[in-house]
Amino acid sequence: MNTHEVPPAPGDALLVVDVQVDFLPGGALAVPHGDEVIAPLNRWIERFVLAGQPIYATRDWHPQAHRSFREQGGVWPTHCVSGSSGASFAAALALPPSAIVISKADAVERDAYSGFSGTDLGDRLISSRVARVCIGGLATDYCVLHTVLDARAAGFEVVVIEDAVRAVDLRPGDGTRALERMRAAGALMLREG
Ligand code: VGL
Ligand code: ZN
Repeated sequence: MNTHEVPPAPGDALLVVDVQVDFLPGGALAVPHGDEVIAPLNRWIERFVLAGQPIYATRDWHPQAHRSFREQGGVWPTHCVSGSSGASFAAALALPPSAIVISKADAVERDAYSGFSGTDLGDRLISSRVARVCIGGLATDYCVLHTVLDARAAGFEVVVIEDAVRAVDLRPGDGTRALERMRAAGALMLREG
């Protein structure tokens, strides 16, 4: 078991959640200070590359008429339409060519905040013998939260890279409450040393 080892250890994977142009300042669904996750995530990416441990990157990949969009009665402005520039990864995010990209929420009729929802992420982690997932990205109170909860439900150890997440905070405190839910589900919080 690697529960107490500092990542990246054997059995660890890095999971970068939705660090996409539309979630950065100036984007269609800008997460306040969303760009601040990039520098810490790049340091984690470098460590995982050096350690030869796998890196996964999820992306919100919606059809043009996705049900989560206001035009369709949903709560969000149109964002992360598959193939659009807003859906691309942040230019400054240093994903290596070996990073495994997981597209999610790509069906019109259902929203999916979790990287595990409707994807093969869980199967891929298991077949790569991943036991612990280190997670950072956007947004704390939506896709990071649900990805962390699903990872725990699937039996993975989870480390949340606390300085590499930022919240939408539609209601003040959503991000803080989301972190509490992750902790209650058994996720460990790690701050950059
Ligand atoms: C997200 C809102 C809508 C996220 C995705 O990546 O956290 N939030 N779609
Ligand atoms: Zn979305």
